[in-house]
Amino acid sequence: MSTGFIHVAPEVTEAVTAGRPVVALESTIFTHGLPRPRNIEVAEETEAIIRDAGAVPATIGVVGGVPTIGLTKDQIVELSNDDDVIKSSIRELAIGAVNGKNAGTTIAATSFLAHRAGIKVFATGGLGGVHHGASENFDESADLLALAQSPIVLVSSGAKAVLDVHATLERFESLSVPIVGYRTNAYPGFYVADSGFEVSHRVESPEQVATIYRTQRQMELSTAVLVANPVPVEEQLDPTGLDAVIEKAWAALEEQNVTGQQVTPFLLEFIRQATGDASLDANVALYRNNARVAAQVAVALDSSNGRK
Ligand code: PSU
Ligand code: MN
Repeated sequence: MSTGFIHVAPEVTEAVTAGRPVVALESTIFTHGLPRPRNIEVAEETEAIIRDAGAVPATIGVVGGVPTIGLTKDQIVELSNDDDVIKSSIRELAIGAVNGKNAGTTIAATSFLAHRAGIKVFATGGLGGVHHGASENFDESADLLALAQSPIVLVSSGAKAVLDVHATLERFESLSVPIVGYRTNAYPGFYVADSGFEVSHRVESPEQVATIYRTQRQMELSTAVLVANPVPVEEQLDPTGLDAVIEKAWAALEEQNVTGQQVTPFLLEFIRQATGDASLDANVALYRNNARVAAQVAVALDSSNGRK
């Protein structure tokens, strides 16, 4: 289906129309969050995990200015290797109609597009949120407001470790976005299983997540359901020294005067280099795990064949 300004792959349209399980995936994670050539491998492997679990993957990005839901393999490779690829949050989406550029879509833009295409479940790595010093620099990810306005299930491993996690959780509370720990009481810390903060509610199964989502929809609430799924402990980044690395990343950011959309990719890349790729391994591990759980939730929401 193509409306002229948005393109949905036929496989995705068919699955959504039939009520079969579909999982949306973002593209900023592979255009800006992961280094080449690992980015392509991860993007493809994540789709395979979702298919193996019985759902249709719909990777979302902007191709030649057109928001596209269900990128082909070739389009994933094109975006992954494009030196001019931009990062598109919601406010950049329509600008594509003029600049015709390829873009990775953030969680904010992907949530918006996924919901618009009728997709109910979305898997990512770590959420954007409130940056340190936000009371002065106003750096708060557009992901927050978008998640208050996009009724989808988002499976993530918590807010990215570089963020002010306390402030991020407070903002989600103000925005009325529910967060449930997936088989945990601890709010995950992205690279590590425990951020040191607690979640107020936990769920034990994909079916419970599906029930909360359906209930929110019946109530006509517009907010997302955030499923906080920790990286498996055996695959987490060794927490020793992580705080010191994050502080160094922040110092480098200030020294090099990096601002705006570049902040998050800069911090993630700095930490990857400082940990000798260990943070990358943890990022990939948690993303795989999130894809698996998201597919299980999508299967629990399967409404084809008269199922509810
Ligand atoms: N999760 C990851 N790696 C990433 C991102 C998430 O594991 O690169 C991306 C997401 O697309 C998220 C974005 O929306 O980082 C946040 O960017 P910002 O802080 O500029 O809003
Ligand atoms: Mn920002």
